Amino acid sequence: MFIDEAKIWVKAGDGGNGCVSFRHEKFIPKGGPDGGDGGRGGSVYLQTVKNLDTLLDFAGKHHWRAENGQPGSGNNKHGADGEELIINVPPGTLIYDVDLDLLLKDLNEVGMKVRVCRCGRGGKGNKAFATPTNQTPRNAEPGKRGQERNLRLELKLIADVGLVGMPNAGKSTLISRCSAARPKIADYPFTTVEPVLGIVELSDFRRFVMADIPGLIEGAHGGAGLGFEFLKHIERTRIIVHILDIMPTDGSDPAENYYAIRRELEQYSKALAQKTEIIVANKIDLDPDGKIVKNLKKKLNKTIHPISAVTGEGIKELSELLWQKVKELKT
Ligand SMILES: Nc1nc2c(ncn2[C@@H]2O[C@H](COP(=O)(O)OP(=O)(O)OP(=O)(O)O)[C@@H](O)[C@H]2O)c(=O)[nH]1
Ligand SMILES: [Mg+2]
Repeated sequence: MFIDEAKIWVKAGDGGNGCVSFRHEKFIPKGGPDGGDGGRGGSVYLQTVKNLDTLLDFAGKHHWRAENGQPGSGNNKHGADGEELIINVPPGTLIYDVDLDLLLKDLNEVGMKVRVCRCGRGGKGNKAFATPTNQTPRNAEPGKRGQERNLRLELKLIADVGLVGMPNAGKSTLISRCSAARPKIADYPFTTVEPVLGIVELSDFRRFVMADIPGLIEGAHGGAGLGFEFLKHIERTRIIVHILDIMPTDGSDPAENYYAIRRELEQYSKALAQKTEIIVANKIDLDPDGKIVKNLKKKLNKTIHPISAVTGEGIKELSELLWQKVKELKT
């Protein structure tokens, strides 16, 4: 649920074969063996880099190979070594060997690098097999095969943006509107019982991660409802999006609901209460003349972003704004 996953096959380069060759030059008959060694293949490494936060890039590419070493040649020429393959992954990636069912490494910080496949050594050329009793060796060594593995990469996602609000406010509808996440949506409270993550994609490969959690209610910090224990996920996000239902079916006042949720957040932790908050008024399709939103703005005396998660109105603007804020807070 909080995991982004990819399966890939990686293979290090094979070593180049050693060469069988004899020196042939004018006036130097029987010049002796001069077959060069093969080059070694490239190894495969995984490395964590900044500015990467999903494993989506692996969806389109499953096979990753480093270059093979070149064979040796006559005149004692060593084959060229194969180039290494360095694959970038986001920090927080766990690397598993699928066949061994083994965790190889937890790449939890930026700048970590680990070799996952050892290169194949190059084979020795026939020159290396010359001895006083065998001065014309006709054998050379083949290159060794590079190691290969099936890997599973797992990324524990950390959301950039967390949705909070009363049950039924439309949190799940919003995340399903702007990401590929498809949480259950229904017209009764506590539809969402577990956090759901979605990746919001914008033009030019911009994206951020959004978390939907169960609705909060008054008294949540004392154990009422479901959402409170999931606030720990929101605590790690950069921004809170506070979703208000402008026309709650229970007839409650949206402004009062806003304050009720704020009280719960403060009860949970100071750090959470101090996070950047974007207030969103949802379901504006039910307020065609905009009166309710205007009234709500006046009551709260804060900036409010009106949207309709159902019709899609205001969602694009909201996503752009969130991306902008996430970017500001990331740097
Ligand atoms: N008219 C209208 N209805 C909406 C809008 N957004 C959500 N709804 C409806 O509101 C109800 C609740 O939506 P959900 O997305 O499940 O709400 P939630 O905040 O995730 O609720 P919980 O998971 O129970 O906390 C559903 O019936 C939605 O169809 C909107 O913009 N306009
Ligand atoms: Mg929900």
